[in-house]
Amino acid sequence: MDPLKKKFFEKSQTLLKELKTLRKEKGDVKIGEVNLGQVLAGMRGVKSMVWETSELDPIEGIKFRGYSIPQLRELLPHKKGDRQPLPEGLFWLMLVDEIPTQEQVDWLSDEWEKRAEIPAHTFDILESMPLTAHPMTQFCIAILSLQTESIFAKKYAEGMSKDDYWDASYEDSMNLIAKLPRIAAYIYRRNFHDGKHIEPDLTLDWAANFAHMLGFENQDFKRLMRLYLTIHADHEGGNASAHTVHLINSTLSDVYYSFAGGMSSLAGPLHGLANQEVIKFIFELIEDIGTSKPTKEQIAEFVKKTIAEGKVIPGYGHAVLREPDPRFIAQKVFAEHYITDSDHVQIVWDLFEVVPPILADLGKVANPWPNVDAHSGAILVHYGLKEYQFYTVIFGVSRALGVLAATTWSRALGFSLERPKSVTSEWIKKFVNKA
Ligand code: HAX
Repeated sequence: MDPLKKKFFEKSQTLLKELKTLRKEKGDVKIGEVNLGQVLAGMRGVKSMVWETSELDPIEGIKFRGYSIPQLRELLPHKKGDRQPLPEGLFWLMLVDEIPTQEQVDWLSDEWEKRAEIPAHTFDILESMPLTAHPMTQFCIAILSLQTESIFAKKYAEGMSKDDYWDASYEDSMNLIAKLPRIAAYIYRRNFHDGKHIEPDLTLDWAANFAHMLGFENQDFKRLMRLYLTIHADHEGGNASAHTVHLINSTLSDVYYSFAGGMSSLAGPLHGLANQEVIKFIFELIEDIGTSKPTKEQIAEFVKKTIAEGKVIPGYGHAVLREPDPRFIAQKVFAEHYITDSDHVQIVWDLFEVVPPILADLGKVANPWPNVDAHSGAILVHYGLKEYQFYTVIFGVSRALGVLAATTWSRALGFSLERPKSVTSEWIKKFVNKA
């Protein structure tokens, strides 16, 4: 058994026993209440699932196994000469709740390289897609095509015992994470660089190899990818992509089916697609105003016009957060350090000043602050990755780390088929009138 798997097995067995006892002895303890407003507003705040890998606080933002992003930048292993954390380290932490050593992280980089081979039919399927297909569509289809490789599905068909679900799920998750950068880079080069593909460099870490296969050798871009793939990895279990993965996987569909479903969810403009919408918004703002150095007054006018047209300001607002997103701040800190001359980045910072008071004045927006998607596009444009249709795919590669670590836990802890209760509006009207 590999060292990460062994650690996971030991830890998960202990928690499994604890949860079994808790369920038996305290199963009827109430942990919350649900009101009609929550039901009508997308189940906001309803505590309804267990997610081990991270937790979201409305004020402090995301904590991965209790650690904030600034703490992880200090504590997780780095590549020599880089201050950004390695995403391999975050995966290790999320999976076994321990900050890994440099040696453990190097082992994980090597392990993912060994598992990164893509079956030929996946490339064939991608090649059969029109170039007009959105990169997220291609990404979802490619992930689904990899389902032929599922160890879980194969072993289940052979009569696998429940006790082994976690093992097959771990193997599938490790394999899928290893393959995603290659798939994503293939889609990018196919769509935007005439299909001139770049072979992986097996000496590089997971994020730097992704940058290399995309065609970016700039060391700062590799640093950016390490940070980017770390901070987008997980946002507790209730967000749409994570919850979709959780729901699908609860039917014992393997992680290929589950993750493809999660990525279909990430592709929505209120969720991960917001990162492409933000940079589109900035390009439109520049075109409308006629300069890439607009004044704050001009930006405010454009923001108000957008709202008056019945549209949202992409990159602002959040279902849970009530302060600026620490993932936005982490990218701002990166840009302040590495980027000195970008009009797009300056516009992001000006929007940060201009947008919140305008949204707050509307009187209905619960959170007027920027979220993770408000910053990423301007940094990518700075390094030359301007094809914004691809941005959500990069987000998706990162999101695999959190949701697949969490899914491995779900199978180890034997979580049940997810099956909440729906009601009709007729039922609601009757119930409320009686109450
Ligand atoms: N611009 C304009 N209006 C906004 C707004 C924004 N950025 N954010 C919220 N509102 C509006 C809502 O549309 C809603 O209006 P109506 O009552 O007229 O329908 C009202 O304010 C109340 O909404 P809310 O309670 O503040 O927000 P929700 O929890 O319903 O929705 C969203 C959260 C993120 C979907 C929302 O803020 C939004 O649409 N933001 C812009 C899109 C975006 O940036 N999405 C990415 C979010 C982070 C993420 O998941 N990344 O992947």
